[in-house]
Amino acid sequence: MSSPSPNVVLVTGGTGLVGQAIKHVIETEPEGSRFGKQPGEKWIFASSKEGDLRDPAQTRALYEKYQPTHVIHLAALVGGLFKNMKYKMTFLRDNLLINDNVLEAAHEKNTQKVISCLSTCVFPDKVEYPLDETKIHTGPPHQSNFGYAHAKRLVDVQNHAYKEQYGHNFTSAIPTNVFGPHDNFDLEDSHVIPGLIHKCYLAKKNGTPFIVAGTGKPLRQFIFSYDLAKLFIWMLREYDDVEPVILSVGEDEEVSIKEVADAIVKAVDFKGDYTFDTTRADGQFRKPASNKKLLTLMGGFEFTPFPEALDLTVKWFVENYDKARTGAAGKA
Ligand code: NAP
Ligand code: GFB
Repeated sequence: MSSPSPNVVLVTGGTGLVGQAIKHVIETEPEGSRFGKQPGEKWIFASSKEGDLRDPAQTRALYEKYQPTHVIHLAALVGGLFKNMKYKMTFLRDNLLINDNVLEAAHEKNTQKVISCLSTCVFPDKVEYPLDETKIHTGPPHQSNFGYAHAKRLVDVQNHAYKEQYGHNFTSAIPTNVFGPHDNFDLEDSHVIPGLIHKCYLAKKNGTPFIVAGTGKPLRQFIFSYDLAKLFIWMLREYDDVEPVILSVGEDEEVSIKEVADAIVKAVDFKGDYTFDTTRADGQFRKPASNKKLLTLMGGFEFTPFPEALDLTVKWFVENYDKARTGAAGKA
């Protein structure tokens, strides 16, 4: 009996924060190891320049070009709280189109496996905590990002429909807030950690005040992109169920935005004062997610300590400032 031909793994959104983290892990972990590349395996990290996945024809062309056996589907319109609040329709429509095209092309090509990427903001805002995988559809998401949240929730519905009608092995991961090298550091559209790293860096460089948006009270869990990358590779190799899996640090790792700002001040070595602009939105107060299912299935996982992961991210940002995504304002 001939051995199955090596996998061809297509990572959509391969040039982003999470995509580049998977590339880093696959290229640095020993070949054949649990999180390493398998002998003969081919990995493709696609950008939007190779095909706009909002367009069905360009999506089919990408599958035709690479003939993937497996897909890690990361491509999406992504942004922090303030961008989500401004562009709810664009977040809904762009992500609906991207997800529908990627899953339908996988159906047409009978791709062996697709892992899509949701986010803990898909969960209902008013629900008993902690959040777990059974609570996705049990109430409306927070109003600050309902466009993105509903588009992402629908992927879970699509996966179940493709499984029931065609038997496809399409599943999804639900990461919590992610940070790391190659993130989007745009001052306005980014998530909190890259946004504050950039603001603190400029405050230190220009001797200007470091201003944190909101009250600093909201609580979040943050996963380092390199850890998340390993968890995606584990799902690719060892998880074959349509039900989603939360990929997150533990509930006890929840930190306040003020604690995050304090840690960034330390990591950037900023000596000045910083203030809170309470005229800006806090968004959802908290979204504590349980990682019990993940740790039970994986038999445990060692997460990178937050201060160490933050230092690595700040170091990457400072060393790559000129080529990092800093947005127009960042380069002024
Ligand atoms: P990111 O850094 O903004 O990268 C987005 C990726 O998607 C890029 O490679 C981009 O390509 C690609 N892309 C965007 N629009 C596209 C289109 N129309 N056609 C083809 N490709 C397109 O995002 P990320 O933070 O890595 O997010 C990856 C996944 O994780 C997303 O599904 C996101 O929803 C999810 N997630 C992120 C977080 C977080 O905190 N960042 C938390 C939970 C879940 P270009 O480089 O060519 O633009
Ligand atoms: O990371 P963030 O934009 O996303 O904001 P969410 C987290 C918290 O940080 C909010 C505060 O309470 C903000 O008020 N914050 C303080 C800042 N300073 C800043 C700053 O300079 N920039 C930003 N962005 N926030 C997103 C969802 O919600 O989570 C997305 O809108 C996605 O759809 C993402 O799911 C993972 O955690 O509030």
